[in-house]
Amino acid sequence: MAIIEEETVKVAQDGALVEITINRPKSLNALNADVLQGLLLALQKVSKNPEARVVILTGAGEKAFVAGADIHGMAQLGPRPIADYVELGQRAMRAIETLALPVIAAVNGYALGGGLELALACDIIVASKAAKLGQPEVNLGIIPGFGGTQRLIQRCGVGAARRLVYTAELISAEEAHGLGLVDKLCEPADVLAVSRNMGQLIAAKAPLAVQGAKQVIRRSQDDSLLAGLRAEVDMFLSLFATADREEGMQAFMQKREPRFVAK
Ligand code: DAK
Repeated sequence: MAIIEEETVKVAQDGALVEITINRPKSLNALNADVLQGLLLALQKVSKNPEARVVILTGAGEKAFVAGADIHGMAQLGPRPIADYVELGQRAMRAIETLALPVIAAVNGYALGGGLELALACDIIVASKAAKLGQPEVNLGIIPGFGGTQRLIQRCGVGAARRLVYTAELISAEEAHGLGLVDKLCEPADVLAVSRNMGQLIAAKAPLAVQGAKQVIRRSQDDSLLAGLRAEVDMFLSLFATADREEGMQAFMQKREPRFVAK
């Protein structure tokens, strides 16, 4: 595969397949503003690439797809910058969802918080049997903010969404597969190969038909999704101002249990 960029977001192309890799393995590929901007830029370029048919999105290293929004970065932000960060993240997720080409998430390890939300914005989720998935935001005094509350419901129903969001439990890829959250399970070493094979299968079909299908399938979900996304951001921003959010993020960074006071 020819590598086009080498930064926090890498892009490589092999014929019809474009592979985008989030590349911050030391931070388990956590989503900071650089990554979100890099992702937006990569998607913009893909949308103008006449040869591209399918995008595969993955994380660098063996441990994580994406372990969430960057907690260290978020903890530093005041109300104005957090609103900008939220807006940037929502735009990046929506850019995946509205990209004309199908996007396959190749989940090679932890897909947590904003990382699971990133996978949920993709069309198809392929996951390693060793991956763990979850929405652990309530550990930090916040809720999912990149569409998780809405897209989880669409993928696996309101009951599973409530359980995952309220308990912050990390579940195995096998369990996620049973819930319909993961579309295809594979051995850890095969995640990219399985995703590429699926990508080739799709790329061999009539491009306009595949892209038309993506557009109309999305239409079936958009009305309730867009209203839900607005409600999610409003709730996120009000929770971001609480003492419990401050405590949750400090506790994570100090590697200790949080002490919440409901304030
Ligand atoms: N952010 C920043 N750094 C992270 C990180 C994260 N999410 N996850 C891991 N890291 C860093 C760790 O701090 C550690 O860095 P050093 O200490 O080595 O400098 C390094 O990655 C390796 O992590 P660990 O040492 O913790 O590795 P372990 O194997 O022990 O544990 C773990 C792996 C994935 C279980 C653990 O790292 C973990 O629990 N990570 C946090 C997972 C998490 O809580 N994710 C959710 C983040 S909150 C919004 C938009 C989005 C969001 C909210 C609102 N708006 C639009 C409204 C999303 C929020 C989130 O995603």
